[in-house]
Amino acid sequence: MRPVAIGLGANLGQPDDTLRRALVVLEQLPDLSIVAASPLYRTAPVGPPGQPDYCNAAVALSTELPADDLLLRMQGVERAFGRERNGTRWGPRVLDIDLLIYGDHVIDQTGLTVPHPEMHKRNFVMRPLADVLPGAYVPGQGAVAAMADSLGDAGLRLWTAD
Ligand code: A4P
Ligand code: MG
Repeated sequence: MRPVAIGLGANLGQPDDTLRRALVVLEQLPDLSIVAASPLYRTAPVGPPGQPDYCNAAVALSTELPADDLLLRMQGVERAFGRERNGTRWGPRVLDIDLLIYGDHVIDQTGLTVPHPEMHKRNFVMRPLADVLPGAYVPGQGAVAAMADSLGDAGLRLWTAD
């Protein structure tokens, strides 16, 4: 099976609740199924200062949808959760879904870059990805598990109700 994975992030509203509900919505979508979902992590924000902590997770999918159709589906889920794009790069968001890897495909087209260009620098992406696809590779970058280990876990902890 081709390893396909998405990353989810949220830091407005009730981010853990949003991610749990997003998983339910994903489970119900036609043409794809969830293979594995990582735990939810509480992560320190990367980007403009002063924003709340993020809740991050990764999900491995099985799908025959082409990558660009899959991204459109994920953007539909973001919209269903009230995502608005206000133009602030890396600013706070109610739900962000990124297509991380799509098998061994390397895609560089308008509106879609795969592997996701920032993922290899971000432990809040690579740690949950290693939870769901420990044996996978990020094309052009390396083995998921080794990349996650070398980034370490600074600023990252399991999400617990406080
Ligand atoms: N796009 C291109 N490739 C992809 C892809 N592989 N997956 C395009 C998803 N989208 C992709 O995305 C901007 C454009 O990227 C879209 O039009 C899409 O066609 P966006 O979701 O509108 O904007 P964005 O998410 O603000 O931009 P960007 O640069 O994708 O941000 P990131 O990289 O998603 O980072 N800190 C913590 N702790 N946790 C986080 O989850 N997330 C961000 C956002 C910043 N800091 C964070 C976190
Ligand atoms: Mg994004």
